[in-house]
Amino acid sequence: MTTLPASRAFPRRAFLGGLAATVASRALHAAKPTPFGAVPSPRQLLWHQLETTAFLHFTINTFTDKEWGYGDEDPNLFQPARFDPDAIIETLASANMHGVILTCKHHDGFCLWPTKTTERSVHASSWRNGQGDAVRDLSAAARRRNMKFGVYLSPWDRNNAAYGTPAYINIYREQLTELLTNYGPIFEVWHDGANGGDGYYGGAREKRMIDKRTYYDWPTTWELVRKLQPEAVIFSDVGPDVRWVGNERGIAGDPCWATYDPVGEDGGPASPGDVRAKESPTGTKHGTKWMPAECDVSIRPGWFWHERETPRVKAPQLLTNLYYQSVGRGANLLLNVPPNRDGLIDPADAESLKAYGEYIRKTFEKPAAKTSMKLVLDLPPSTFFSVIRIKEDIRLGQRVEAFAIESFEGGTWQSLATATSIGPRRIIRLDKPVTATKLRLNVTQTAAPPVIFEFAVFHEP
Ligand code: FUL
Repeated sequence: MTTLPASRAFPRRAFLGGLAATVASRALHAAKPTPFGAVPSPRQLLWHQLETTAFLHFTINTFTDKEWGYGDEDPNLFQPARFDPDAIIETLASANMHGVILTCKHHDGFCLWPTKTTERSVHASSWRNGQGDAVRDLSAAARRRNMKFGVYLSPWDRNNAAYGTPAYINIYREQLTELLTNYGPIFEVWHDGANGGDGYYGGAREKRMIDKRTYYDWPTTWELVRKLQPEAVIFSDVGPDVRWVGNERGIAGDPCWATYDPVGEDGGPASPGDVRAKESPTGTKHGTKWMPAECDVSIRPGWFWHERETPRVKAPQLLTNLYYQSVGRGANLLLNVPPNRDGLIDPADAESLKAYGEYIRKTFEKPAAKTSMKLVLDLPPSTFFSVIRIKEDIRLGQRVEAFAIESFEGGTWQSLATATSIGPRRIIRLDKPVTATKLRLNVTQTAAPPVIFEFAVFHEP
C-alpha cells in the first residue's frame, strides 16, 4: 500500500442521502480522518496484503490413505521418495500464493522435523537415512521464491502418552519453540480447533477428553509466539489475529466484517475449539477486535492426498469462484494443496492451479481504470469492465456499512450493484461486461467519513 496524504477531504457529490451528505460535509472540514473503531496491527496489515496462501497437508496420512491418523502408525511409512520442495513452491507460486503453511504435526503426532520432544518424527523414518527435515526444506524453498512460510502444529496429539496432562502442554510449547526458532521468519501460526477424542496415547488406546476452555492455557502459548516471532499472525477459531471463517468450504460471509467479538458455544467466553461458529463468516459489525477471516478449503475433497480423489480436484473455474467468495469479500483464502506420496504436487492439482492463477493474474494485472480518494471514476473511451474492486484504507478502521455503484451510460446514471462491507477489499463480479464513461461510488451508509483507498475496474478475460 502507498502512504496516504495526511489530510483528505471527500467530495460532497460522492454521497447520496441525508446522513451521508452530513457525514461528508463534516469530512470536508476535517483536517485528517481519525481512526474509527478497531484497526489492524502492523502484522495484520501485512497479512491482508497476501490475499491467497497455500496449506500443505502432508504426513503419514498421505501414505496410509487416512484423514486422521490414530497415532500408532509406523514412522517408517513416511517415504516421499521424490520430495521436491522447490517444485512444490513453484506450483503454488503459479497460483499467486504468497505464503505457505505446512502441517508440521497433524493429529497423529508425527513431526515433519527432527524434534527433540518425541521419537515420532522424520528421524525415525529411513527416508533420507533419518536425516530428512521437511520443515527445513520447505521453509528454505519458500524463502528462495520470496514466499512466506507458516506452521500448523496440531494441539491434539493422538500419539503422545502425556496428552491430557499438564506435561503435554510443555511438550507442545517446546515443539512450537523449535519451529519458531530454527526455521527463519514465520508469517502465521495455525492452531487447529479439533481437540480430544480417542487415540493411541503411548499405548493406552483410549478416549481422552480435555476441557477445551482451560486445558491449553492459550494466552501463555500466544505470548510465547509473540516473543519468538513478533511478526507472525496467530490463527485460531478466535484469533487473536486471524479468525476461522466458520466453514471449510472457503466461503466468507456477505457481509464479512474484519471486526469480531466471538462468543463461546453457550454464549460465554470463546476459545479455540469453542466458538459459536455461525457468526464467524460475517464477524461483528463494528466489533471491538480487528480479527479478519481466513477461508480454509482443500482443492480436493479431503485435506490429505488420496489417489481416489484425483478425479475430483477442483477445476480452475471453481477456484476462481472461491477467490471471489473469499478474497472478494475482504477475507484471505487459504487453499490446501496436499502433496502426494512422491512428495510432489499431483499433476492434476498443478494443472488446475496454473490455469486458475493465470486467469486471476490476467483479470487483475492491469486495471481498466483506477482512482483513490475520488469517488467518481472517469473511464477511458470504450472501456469494457466486468469486475469492480474497492478498498477502504483499513488503517483507519472499517467504516463503510453500505454502498451502491452507478454507471453513467447514455446520458444517465444507472444502478449497477449494491453491497455492504468493504474493509480490506470488496470485489464485485458483474454478470456481463459493461461499458460506461463514468462510474460512481455512493456510500449510502457509513459509521464515519469513508476513506477509500482504491476504486478500480477490471476485465475478466
Ligand atoms: C481440521 C482438522 O481436523 C483437519 O484434519 C484439517 O487439518 C483442517 C484444516 O482442520 O480441524
